[in-house]
Parts: sequence; C-alpha cells; structure tokens
Amino acid sequence: MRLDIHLTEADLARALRDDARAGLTATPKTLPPKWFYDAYGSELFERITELPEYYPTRAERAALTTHAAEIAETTGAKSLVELGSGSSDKTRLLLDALHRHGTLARFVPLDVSEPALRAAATAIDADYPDLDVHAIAGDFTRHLDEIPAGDGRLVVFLGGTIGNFEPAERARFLHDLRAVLHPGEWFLLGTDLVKDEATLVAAYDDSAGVTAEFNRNVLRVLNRQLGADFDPESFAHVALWDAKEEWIEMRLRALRPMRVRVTGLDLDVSFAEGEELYTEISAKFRRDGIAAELTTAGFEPARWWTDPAGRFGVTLAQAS
Ligand code: SAH
Ligand code: AVI
Repeated sequence: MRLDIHLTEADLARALRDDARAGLTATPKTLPPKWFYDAYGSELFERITELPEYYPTRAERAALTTHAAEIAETTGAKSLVELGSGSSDKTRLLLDALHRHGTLARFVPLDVSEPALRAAATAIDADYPDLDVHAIAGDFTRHLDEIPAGDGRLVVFLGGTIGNFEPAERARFLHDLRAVLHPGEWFLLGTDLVKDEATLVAAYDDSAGVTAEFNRNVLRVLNRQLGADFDPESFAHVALWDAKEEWIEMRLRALRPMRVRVTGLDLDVSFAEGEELYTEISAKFRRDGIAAELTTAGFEPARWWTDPAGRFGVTLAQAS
C-alpha cells in the first residue's frame, strides 16, 4: 500500500489558521465543514451513519447494492478513485463488483482526514490482496491533480458530500474534476434528495445528540489546534431546513455572551447571546438539477438510480 501525504501538519495548521481567521471575523461567523474531521470527528460521522434518523448512508447503500454490478459492467473501470472516502465502507460494494467483473487493478482513496484514510486503506489493502491501494491524504478542492494518471478511471464521490459545498464551490469542484479526467472516464455521484422537512431535520438533529457532538467538535479542533478556549457546551446545536435554498443548515448558537481567546491567531472573538456560528450546509438535490450541473461541467449523465424509497440518488456520468 502507498500513502501520499499532500497535507502535512504544517499545511493543515496554516489552512486552519486562514479559515478560522476569515470565518470568525466575518458576519455572520462561519467555519468550513472540513474541520469537523479530526480522528474523533471522523469517528462521530461513522456513528451518525448508524443513527435511526440518518437515512442517507443506508439509502445510498441500498442503491449501490442493487446496481453495483451494472456500474462495473458499464464502466469496466481499471482504477476506482474515491473522493472524501472516509471509512470507504459502501465502496466495498463497488470494489467487489469491479473485482468480479475482472477489470479493477487500483483503488485510490483521497481524504483530508489522515487517520480515517489510513485505517480504511490499510483494511482494504489487507482484504483485497491483488489490488494496488494508493491512498492520498489531501483536499479534494486542491489536490485533484495528484490523482494518479491513467485511463479507465471511475471517480466516486459518495455520501452526499457534494451537498456540503456552497453552489459556486460545487460548480468549481465539478469543473476541476472534469478537467483532470479524459473523455470517456466515469464519475459516480451520490446526492441526498429533497424530501419532507421533518425527515430532513431529524436526520441532522438526532435524539441521541450525536450530530450535536459532531457539530461542536469543530470548536474542540480550534481549541486543540489554535489554542482557543471555546466552551463547546455553551453552544447549542441548531439544524434548520432552508426551503428556498433546499439545504439543511447547521449552526452553533451561543447560549450566553462570550469572549473567546484564540491564542494561535492572537484574536479575541465576541459572541452575543443567541449569536450563531454557521458550520455546514447540506444541500439536497433533484434529479434534473444534478443532471444540469453535471452537463454544464462537461459530463454526460448516463444512468440514474435511487434506493427503493427514493430518498437518495446516484448518478453515473461520463466525461464528454
Ligand atoms: N464517503 C463517506 C464519508 C462521507 S463523510 C461516506 O459516504 O460515508 C465526508 C468525508 O469527506 C470525510 O471523511 C471527510 O474527512 C472528507 N472531507 C471533507 N472535506 C474534505 C476535503 N476538503 N477534502 C478531502 N476530504 C474531505
Ligand atoms: C458528509 N456529509 C454528506 C454529511 C451530511 O449529511 O451533510 C455530514 C453530516 N453533517 C451532519 N450530519 C452528517
């Protein structure tokens, strides 16, 4: 197994400092969601995927279980590249199908969370002895150029993580991904779909409080990495459905007035009681919108599947 590290501790520290300074001095205050995923944050995300309210992972798994063989036959992929791979758990359905199909030689997981990446890549390397596992610790908004060259690649972006981009970032990401692919190569995209508000809000505000813990984890990351003194328990977890934008918004609401010292930035940040720090959007999609965005970016949507209940969509597109 090979592990390329394109994000050293120093790179991560610099990027976190830049994002935290920009976000904590903005109005409203914001932090990008990629900072949720230290080792504990990745573990919390895995716990989220098992919650009764969090249907996306189960729904996407159902769609992939039914259609993995067709994906393998249609693409005949030699390399499977996974962006934001996390535990790569559902990905095993695709690895198995491509392996059975007889074309697959290489697996390239890419994730910003090195602990999660290392654990997943090591396990897959052990379980698929004839697969060349080439893991990349990197940022999918910066390191797509580091994906090993070749043809016959299938890039997968699962879990609905594309919904965590703002629309303009999403367009840029799709454009950048298209630019590193050759015509004829494949892209498999998982997207959570618009549905009733109660189901959506429950998925992001579970009764066991795991999503609240995940949301507050970004404050713990700032405390540890930037010497900040946030009191995470003094922030309430907020999950709202924005019906106009068709996205879930996660925020952290200050329960009292606070002054937070961020030593690593030499910055004091004040929160009024009730003030909200915006931590994540999770956009929900419709079939036509996804197809249009892919087409604009230079992909040709070829197949569309959902789970039986129509909660989560999977699009197979080809670089045109
Ligand atoms: N694909 C998995 C995990 C989804 S969780 C699934 O479907 O269950 C989102 C994953 O994206 C996490 O593993 C997180 O570490 C990773 N991630 C978030 N922002 C990233 C970025 N900018 N670059 C690379 N990986 C990122
Ligand atoms: C990774 N991503 C698709 C998750 C989502 O559903 O937007 C992250 C998450 N946030 C809260 N719960 C899960």
